[in-house]
Amino acid sequence: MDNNQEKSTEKSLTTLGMSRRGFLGASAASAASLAGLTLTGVMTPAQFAQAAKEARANVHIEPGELDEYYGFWSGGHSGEVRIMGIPSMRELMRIPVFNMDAATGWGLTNESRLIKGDSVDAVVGDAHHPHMSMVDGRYDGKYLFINDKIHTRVARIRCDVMKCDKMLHIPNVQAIHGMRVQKVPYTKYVFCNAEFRIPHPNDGRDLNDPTKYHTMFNVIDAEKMEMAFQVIVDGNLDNTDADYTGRWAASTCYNSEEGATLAETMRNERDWLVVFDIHAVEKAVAAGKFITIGDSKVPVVDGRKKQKSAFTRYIPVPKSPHGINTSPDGAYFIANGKLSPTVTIIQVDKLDDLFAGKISERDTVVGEPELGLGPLHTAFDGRGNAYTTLFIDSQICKWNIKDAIAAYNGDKVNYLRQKLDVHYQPGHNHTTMGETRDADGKYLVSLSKFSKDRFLPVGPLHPENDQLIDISGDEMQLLHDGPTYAEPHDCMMVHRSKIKTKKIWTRDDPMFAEAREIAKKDGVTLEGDNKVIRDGKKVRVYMTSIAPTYGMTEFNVKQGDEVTVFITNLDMVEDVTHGFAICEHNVCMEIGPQATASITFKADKPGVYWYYCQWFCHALHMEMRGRMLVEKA
Ligand code: K7E
Ligand code: CUA
Repeated sequence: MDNNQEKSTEKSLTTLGMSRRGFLGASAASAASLAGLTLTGVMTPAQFAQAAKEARANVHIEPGELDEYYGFWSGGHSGEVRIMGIPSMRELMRIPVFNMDAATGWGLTNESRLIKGDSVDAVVGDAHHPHMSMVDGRYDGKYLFINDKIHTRVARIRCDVMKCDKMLHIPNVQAIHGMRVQKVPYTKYVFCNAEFRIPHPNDGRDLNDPTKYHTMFNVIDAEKMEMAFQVIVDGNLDNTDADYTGRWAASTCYNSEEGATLAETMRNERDWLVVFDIHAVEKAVAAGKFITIGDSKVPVVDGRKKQKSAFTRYIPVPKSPHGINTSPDGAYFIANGKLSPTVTIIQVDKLDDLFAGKISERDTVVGEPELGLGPLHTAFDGRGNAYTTLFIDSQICKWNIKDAIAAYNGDKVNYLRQKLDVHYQPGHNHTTMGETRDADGKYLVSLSKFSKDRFLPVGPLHPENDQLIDISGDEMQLLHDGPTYAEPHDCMMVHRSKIKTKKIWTRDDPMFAEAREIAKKDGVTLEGDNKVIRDGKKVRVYMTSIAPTYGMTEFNVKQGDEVTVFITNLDMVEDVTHGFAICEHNVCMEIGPQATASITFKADKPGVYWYYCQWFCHALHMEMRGRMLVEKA
């Protein structure tokens, strides 16, 4: 934390102390939590400030010190992913994905446009769920996946360079929301829910007949980033998670009424947790027992409820459930009630019997603890405790899973451990390593949707407030407020030992394989040549860069030419990134050390146009420039 952050935290903690409700001081906690289900108890502002100060003292990150964890934050409808340092909460980097990014040229360069594929013209996206690939239920540091709800996409980020390398536009469905990875035996698949129901195919038929709409559960081959298969379901799918055997995935599902308006979707008292038997679908697909929809070749199987298929079971849970989270010991799925003050605990090893027809759907439920108003998402500390966000109550509720199950069985035990106010209205929360077998119970982040009065006012649009909480002891303690821009729905935190990034690019990187191919056809070596190749009205300009010069101080084109500039950065020095921008042509991109980047534009105005390096690289960075001379047609 820097000094300003430190001060603002201290100030806000003090402010907080005077207005809190339901906070338990360290000394009062255990006694009070045993006394009854309602946790009341108020620390004086001085006590609270002291407790927070002590907690903060343990996590102070001095300037120059490195964080213990990487955090990957969704950027919501900004369309990007952000890398945070935990516990400092410093924003380390942004990874443009579904958005356009002026600094790096993402969405403008030919390399990024190739990755964006058939959705290249979409420059908006709504990212919710960033999740890392795993081997045997543990992060492997290889890929990070992220969904886009607006354009129905899933993208992959390569964690060695922290750049998006694949983007898949998912056919036959609309609005990818919940997304998680297969945890075991490894991330062979990415699971994602399409939320909105549409006609199939969606080609203008059945517009006025919502009874013919449906949506699907989508399974992506993680390595190829191609569709593996889709499963038709009833209702609207919301969030999803995978288990620790590799056989099951489970999605919360609202609108069991299959209505099209809010009133229609609210009639039933219960909706569902839909459980998918991934092995059963794989078997059917391998045996050719599937259909396809419209022009799409993706295998589709029917997992609707009335089909009573081998693929799905619909477990009734209180209506409109939201988050679904697998406990790190693999024993339970926990479905979060949203409109119900409860979460529903489903015992994973009972699913075998459920699918075999030996028990009924509700027999898999082993607990349904009442936690508070608006439970949305649950995280875990690896010590048997769960942490559930209460959206309406603006709290994190810490509770014990074993005790909640005992209480469901009639034992007189209190499963509630503590309720901590957060500021305000939390959506997701997440613990360090908490969605893996390595859940280490050190930190929890509450992604609070409203910041209200916590920061200096910046106009009608407020930042959100990501709060860092120490969960290593018996008591949760608030450490830090971090304002964030729209909108980190979800995040994940991984120990830094799991991530190995490259310091500079390697020349054989697939990211610029296409540029190499094109150069080869032109008889050009990217690393050595500085050349202009004319090909009718198309002009390809090949240029190298070494701080503080480009390989060419000028090049000529003709008005009306379609120009592609390839820059290969020959610098071998870590952190010496060059840029390439041409005045008046919407051209601006990043070229990392040992990388090639290319960009195509129309030279439609005669005259002199300076190009220059816009990433500060050298004492003579300002001088790193040249002229594009556009001759009159
Ligand atoms: Cu709860 Cu999109 Cu995961 Cu928002 S979702 S909070
Ligand atoms: Cu090269 Cu600035």
